[in-house]
Amino acid sequence: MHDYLIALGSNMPSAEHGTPAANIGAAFAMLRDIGPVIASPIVASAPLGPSRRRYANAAALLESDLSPPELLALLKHIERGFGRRAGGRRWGARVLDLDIVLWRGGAWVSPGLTIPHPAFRQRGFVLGPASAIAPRWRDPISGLSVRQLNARLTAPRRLPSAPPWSGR
Ligand code: A4P
Ligand code: MG
Repeated sequence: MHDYLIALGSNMPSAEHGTPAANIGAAFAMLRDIGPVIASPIVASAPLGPSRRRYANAAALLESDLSPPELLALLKHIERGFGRRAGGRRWGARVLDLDIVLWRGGAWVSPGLTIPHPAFRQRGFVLGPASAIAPRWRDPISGLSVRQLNARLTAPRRLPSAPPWSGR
């Protein structure tokens, strides 16, 4: 049983580690200082939003007794260590972005922190890697598993009113 599912993203090189994928690999190592980690494969994804640079994305399962705000503070600290500037443009290019997607305790809402991450159900670059390591983890809001949410995103769209005898 893991405590947190974390999404990792990078679309800028860093002086210290190199490519975005190398930044993600280095971030996995930092997460391992917090607690035991299971890391997903690192994928390349097209940018959503204004940035033009492609992203490296991944997900991690983390075991930790830290509370959600305590973990968020640590994740922000790690982001800063990778040279991410506070106050950078929202959705702008970034060396490292760490988001808390799911927490074992279910939903959490406090100023500056919402779990589940409000946008994760629409994001293949989160759900793809996440379904490699946590396919059965259920979203407490929709009741759907990570695998089901990912299948819903990647499945071909059905026509809204397929008749029952159509076999679709
Ligand atoms: N915050 C609230 N809830 C959370 C949470 N569950 N986890 C607050 C982490 N942070 C949370 O986040 C802004 C504030 O959200 C934080 O200070 C925290 O208090 P941020 O990481 O500083 O800023 P951001 O990342 O620019 O904004 P946001 O809304 O987190 O953007 P996203 O959702 O992270 O999207 N395209 C591809 N292909 N791959 C990507 O990874 N990422 C983004 C950023 C856009 N397009 C992308 C990707
Ligand atoms: Mg973020």
